[in-house]
Amino acid sequence: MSIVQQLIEKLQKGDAKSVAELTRQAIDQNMGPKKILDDGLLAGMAVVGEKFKKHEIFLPHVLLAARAMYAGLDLLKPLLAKDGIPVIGKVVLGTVQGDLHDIGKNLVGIMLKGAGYEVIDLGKDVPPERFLDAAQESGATIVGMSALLTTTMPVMKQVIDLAKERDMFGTLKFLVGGAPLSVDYAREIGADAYCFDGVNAVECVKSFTVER
Ligand code: B12
Repeated sequence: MSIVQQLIEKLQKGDAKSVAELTRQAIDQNMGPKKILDDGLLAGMAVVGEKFKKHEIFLPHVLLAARAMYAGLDLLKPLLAKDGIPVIGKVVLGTVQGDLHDIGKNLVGIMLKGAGYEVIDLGKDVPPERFLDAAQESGATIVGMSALLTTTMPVMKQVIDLAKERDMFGTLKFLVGGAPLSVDYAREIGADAYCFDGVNAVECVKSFTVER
């Protein structure tokens, strides 16, 4: 079995130690970091995402797989930068105030980083002004917000309304996600895109699907 196939398998099993070892081996064999990422780690995560969607695996597996992915990604990060994957955009990312669900947000962050975006991760329970302050400080043009609770969804609108107040609305793209959201909701609050999972978040960022 090739190294990338082994990576895909071990990542699915959430075996962080093996994923780190295999990533190290692949690096030592001069496999390019982009290939290790795309054909190994991201391919493995995509399978995990599909299986999770079909209820073939459950949340603890997703968590372990994500952790294993980080173990490999940590080794690749410096090489990816050296390999000259251009930073194609900066994204401020966070889970909105009052909401502690951050697994999906973290997965989205991984995918975006892998695709060459710089991700400024604000964590969870992020107050509205923090999103905008961080965008201003970093020069990011995309703001990604996550909410998993119907009670915290309205905070996304608060962020967008605050951007309008601060005259930042025109210069920022707002990307929203989380299980209770929908394209209609994204449109209603003035967001530029809604993405339903981490696998398609990158495509979502590239081609904003919700028109203003
Ligand atoms: C794990 C979990 C928790 C964990 C969170 C741990 C953590 N570190 O995240 C804990 C135990 C802390 C928790 C707490 C609570 N939870 Co909870 N939780 C879940 C659960 C089981 C899984 C969520 C998850 O991680 N899914 C896996 C990830 C990968 O999927 P995802 O988050 O949807 O993310 C994907 C997409 O949505 C999208 N995406 C997500 N964010 C973003 C952002 C951007 C920018 C983009 C582009 C895309 C994107 O891409 C992601 C990757 O594919 C869900 C059930 C469910 N099926 O969703 C309930 C659920 C969300 N929780 C629920 C509830 C009610 C609660 C509590 C209120 C329970 C309580 N009574 O205390 C508290 C609230 C705490 C708080 N203030 O936030 C309800 C929400 C109901 C509702 N509609 O409001 C759910 C739906 C369970 C249920 N059926 O009742 N929870």
